[in-house]
Amino acid sequence: MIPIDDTPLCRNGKVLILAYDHGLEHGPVDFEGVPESADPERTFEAATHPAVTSVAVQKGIAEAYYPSYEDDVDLLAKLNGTSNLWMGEPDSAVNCSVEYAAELGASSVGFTLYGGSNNEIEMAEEFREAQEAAREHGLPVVMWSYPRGQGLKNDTKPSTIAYAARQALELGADIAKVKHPGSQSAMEDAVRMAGKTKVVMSGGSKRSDRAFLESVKQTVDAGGKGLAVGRNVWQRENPERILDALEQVIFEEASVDEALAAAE
Ligand code: FBP
Repeated sequence: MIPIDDTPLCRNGKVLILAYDHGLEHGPVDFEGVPESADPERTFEAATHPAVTSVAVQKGIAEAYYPSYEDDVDLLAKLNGTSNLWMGEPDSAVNCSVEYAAELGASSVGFTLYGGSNNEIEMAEEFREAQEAAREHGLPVVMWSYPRGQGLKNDTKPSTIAYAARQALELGADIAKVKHPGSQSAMEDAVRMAGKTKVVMSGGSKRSDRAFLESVKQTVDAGGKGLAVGRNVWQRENPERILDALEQVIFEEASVDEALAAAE
């Protein structure tokens, strides 16, 4: 664990990562509703919003687009990722080294761990290598802690999410990005299990403004430090509007109603 409050990943101890690795993880289907969202520049533009602390992308997007935004946007380089074309047991190829992430200008790195997968052992070993290299470079590590696999599938039950948060602490992540476990009290358990590792909520598929903001509010009230979100921002016609509302909930401790009103 390294202190991350003074790194660009945090503002006043809170976090809002804009995730845009879906072109790899899910494929073009995620861009169908808003075709302009296939253009990475649109998300980089959204990431210039003051609420956004970092943008999380794969190496290729970072190489091609980050040079135009490095003065205005902080970069989190995702180190592993797999396409949805892969039909095997959950796994994630290491696509980028920490050294190269640092060369690209990243100030933090992200790594997916599928706890419960038959590939967990190898993934944990790869994480160990990445985490120790990140320490050498002084880069915070965000773990996409997503238990899934033969026996688990895409599980969001409270005990599993609490375990995911704990796994991130035990393995040395600075931030655990976990799915919302369904209630504020379940998120409180996850936060407690994560100890000094900060917990952020994973955005999930697109929902109404209110439903989405309520889950974020529950996370913050549970002691979570914020959000790492993709689709609920850039699948909207107006990403700035929801970022205005998120800024209120995450950084200003506003209610959902206040945040919705501020975003009008
Ligand atoms: P969303 O806010 O769109 O859920 O993005 C978060 C994220 O972790 C992305 O970084 C990643 O591409 C995607 O979700 C993976 O989702 P899943 O593996 O659950 O389909």
